[in-house]
Order: sequence, then structure tokens, then C-alpha cells
Amino acid sequence: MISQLTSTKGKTLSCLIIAAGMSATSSIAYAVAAQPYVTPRPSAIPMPGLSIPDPTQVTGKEYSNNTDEDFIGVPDPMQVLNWDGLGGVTDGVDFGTEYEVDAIANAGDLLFNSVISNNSALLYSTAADGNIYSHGITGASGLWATPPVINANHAPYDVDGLEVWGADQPGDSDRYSIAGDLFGESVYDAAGIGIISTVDIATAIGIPSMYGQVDLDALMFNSTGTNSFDILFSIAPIAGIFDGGEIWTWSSGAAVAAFLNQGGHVWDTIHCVVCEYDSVTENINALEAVSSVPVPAAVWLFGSGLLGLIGVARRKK
Ligand SMILES: [Ca+2]
Ligand SMILES: [Ca+2]
Ligand SMILES: [Ca+2]
Ligand SMILES: [Ca+2]
Repeated sequence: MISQLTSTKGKTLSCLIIAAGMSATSSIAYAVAAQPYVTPRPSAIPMPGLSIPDPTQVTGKEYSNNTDEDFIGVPDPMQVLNWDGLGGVTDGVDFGTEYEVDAIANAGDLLFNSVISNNSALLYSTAADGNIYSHGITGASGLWATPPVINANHAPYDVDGLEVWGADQPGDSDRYSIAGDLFGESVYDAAGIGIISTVDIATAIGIPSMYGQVDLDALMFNSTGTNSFDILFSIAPIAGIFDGGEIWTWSSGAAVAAFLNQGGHVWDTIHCVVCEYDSVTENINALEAVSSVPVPAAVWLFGSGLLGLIGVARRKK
């Protein structure tokens, strides 16, 4: 059956069938037939506002699991995944082969200024948690995406990096951090060059001598010049000081960072993250923003339905 499909129907489909075939014999994790990745609509520019579109309406979605894996769930350090919001996943950018990626962003995150001025909803995940939550500009919290919606083939155990609104191709996530902030760097560019150090982050949050304990674990990024930027970030917990649920905004030219003020409150240490939507822990380990899309949802729903019909028609031939 596999060879028949391979000879008549091209590489992508045959690979999916083979992956599904393997699942039946080699691992319970692959017992579900592979969900094909559906190429989404073209990149869109979101508009600030009250609206919180669902994942199927948001373009260019990427995530990182903890621990890093490829699209069928095989461990693969520094591999980032594209997800279509219908359960389909494919490999995205791969930053290397050695370390665990624990934060991703684009150099020009589209809603950066909008979310820090409370004109867009925040998206976040917490540690040991595969869900993604939304926090609207009025303070309403919601569950934005569950693990099976993110990846029906291999539900993420812990989403630890999130990026949306980019192009549907590898390379949209071009800023990242690695677990533990090894080598004294908190943020790397796409070439693997450290551009924000642990000393920079420690100094900005008021603990300069403790830079060795800093591990940036969630990031949004906004370039403002060749060597200048604004960032939104969280760090892993530091016992007795930070619980990891803090979200700071910091400009490269500023002496200190400030806690984000979004959705009716400040995201400081006192704020209870778990109380927002029964998240698993206080530690926020993925950050993004979401807002209205500039076309009616019905158009995209129609488009998705059309793609589905084309797929069915092809399979019946
Ligand atoms: Ca990861
Ligand atoms: Ca998580
Ligand atoms: Ca890190
Ligand atoms: Ca954190």
C-alpha cells in the first residue's frame, strides 16, 4: 500500500502514510494517524483591538516543546515547529543540534507596541504546561489553544516558545534563547550570535550580581535600530526573589526594566498567574500577542473548507 501511494501520489503524502504506519508498531505516541499540515493563508498584519481570533485565523504560528522535537515527536534539539491550528505540524527553523530552545520571537514582533500599550491581548504558556492562554485587554482570561490543537500527532507536554504573525516558512522565528542561558547569553539572533547577555538582563531587573542565575524563558522582540531594541520577557524562577511569572518590558537604551501593565494589572511577582486560568505553575515560559485579523473570519473558514475538499478530491482519485 505504501509503495502504491509512493509511486502515484508524491512524496509528502507517502511520508505521512509511512509515519502513520510506523506508529502502529513502534510507539503508542504515534498511534494517531499523522495529521497533515495545512498550509495556512498568506501572512496577515494584525490590527490592535478587543478581538481575540482563534488559532485557525492567526498566520505563521510556530512553537517549541520542552523538550525540543521534530514534527512527529522525535527528540531534536533546537528544532522549532510550524503549527496550522488544525492539529497539523511540520518542521520549522532548526537553530542547531545541541541545546534546548526555551524562547522564540521575531526581530520585529508585529504587536509588540500594541501589547505593551494594552491594545492587544497577551498570549502565554506556563511551565510544565502544553496549553496556551490568552489575556485580553479588559483582563478576561481564556484558553487559546490546547495541546491537541497545537499538535494532534504528538501533543506538546510543555509549550516553552511561541511565535505568531509571521510567514509560513522556516526563519520567521529569528530570535531565541536556550535553556539555562549557557555562555552568559540570554538572546541569540538567527546566526547564533548572542545579542543580549545575562548581565544585561540581570542589571535591567535589579540583580546585577546574580547574572549567573538568570535564564530568560519567554520573549517578544522589537528592533528599533541596528543595535537597539525593545523586548518583553520573563525569566525562570530565582528562589526567594522571583517566581517566574513576572513579565518585564525593557528598552536597550534604558537603565532598568519595568513590569508589563496589561489587561488591568501589572505582571509583577505579587500577581497570581495561576489564578488567571488554572494554569499549571506561576512560571510563564512562553509569550506572544494576538489581535484582530484584517479579513472576516468567514473568508478563512471558507478557504480552509475549500482546501479540505481539494484534499478529499485528490485522495479519491
Ligand atoms: Ca523547547
Ligand atoms: Ca508551557
Ligand atoms: Ca533561556
Ligand atoms: Ca518565566
